[in-house]
Amino acid sequence: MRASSEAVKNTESAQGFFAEARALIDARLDALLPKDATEPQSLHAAIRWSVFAGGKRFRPSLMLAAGRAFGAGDDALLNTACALEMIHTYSLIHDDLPAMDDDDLRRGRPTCHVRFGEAVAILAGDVLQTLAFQVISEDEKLAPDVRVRLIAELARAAGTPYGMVAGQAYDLIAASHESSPEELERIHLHKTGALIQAAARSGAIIAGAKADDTELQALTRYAAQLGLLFQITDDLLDVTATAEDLGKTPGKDERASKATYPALYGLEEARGLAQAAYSEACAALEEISRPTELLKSIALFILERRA
Ligand code: GRG
Repeated sequence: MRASSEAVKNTESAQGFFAEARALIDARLDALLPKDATEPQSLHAAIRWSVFAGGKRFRPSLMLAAGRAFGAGDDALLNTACALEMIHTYSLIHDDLPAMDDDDLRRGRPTCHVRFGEAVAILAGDVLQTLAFQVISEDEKLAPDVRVRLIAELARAAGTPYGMVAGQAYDLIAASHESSPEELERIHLHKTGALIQAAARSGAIIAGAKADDTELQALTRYAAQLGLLFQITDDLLDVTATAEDLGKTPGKDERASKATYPALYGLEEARGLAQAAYSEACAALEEISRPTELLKSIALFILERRA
């Protein structure tokens, strides 16, 4: 009984934090992105259509939480947080294209290419990617060496061979055969995990953590487990949730015969793997002598999420 009321309290604190973080991030994104009325208008309308469609802002919020835990102020964190969301939104726009997943619903509205056409959607993704790096490189709240570290961190996480684009390529390759558990893990470590790790690490880097800092390494282990947890719950929700809950088409993984945790392990074992990733994430936080309660609440929130 006590454990469960504690769990409810933790989930509520994460919910409150996500609402607060969302308002800060959205206001800063609005300031950083070109206005709809700026020429070329269709490009800027497409960018804003996708960015302000109501995503969860998970990666920038995680970055704020990690940065605060390591002692950074929001002023120093917010532009890089927005850069993470720009990279993430670009990946969703390109992932939805006919040449990739060919999806027509994202964040509860028609996908960028359905609304604005394929060519504009490709350009909108391109701009979000380049703008992310511009925003960090021009952030006068950060020392030049910190900006360079952040740019390297984000580029590694977004690109190849360590990052998201490599993960997308592994995913395309996997479509032609049945995947092994190792292959599934490799896809998600790159496709989802790398950017989530970069989000947490960037917060600590802005707070002054050096590359060999053992607490930064523990935070990286926490984020690696959180990324895995996020992907397993995403796969589970694709089986169990509705389009209204998700704001995207559910059941697509199964129809596309995609390798997923429920497909490979079954629902119950996949839930067990999610629980194990949550426990590992919490264990990593134990190695950090800083206020990490919010980071723990975030992990619980992801374990129990319904959308
Ligand atoms: C096309 C370069 C390129 C990369 C695509 C991120 C990605 C790689 C594809 C998106 C498809 C997908 C299911 C990826 C797994 C990661 C994931 C669960 C993305 C959705 O992130 P959420 O749930 O989305 O945080 P919101 O809309 O809330 O921001």
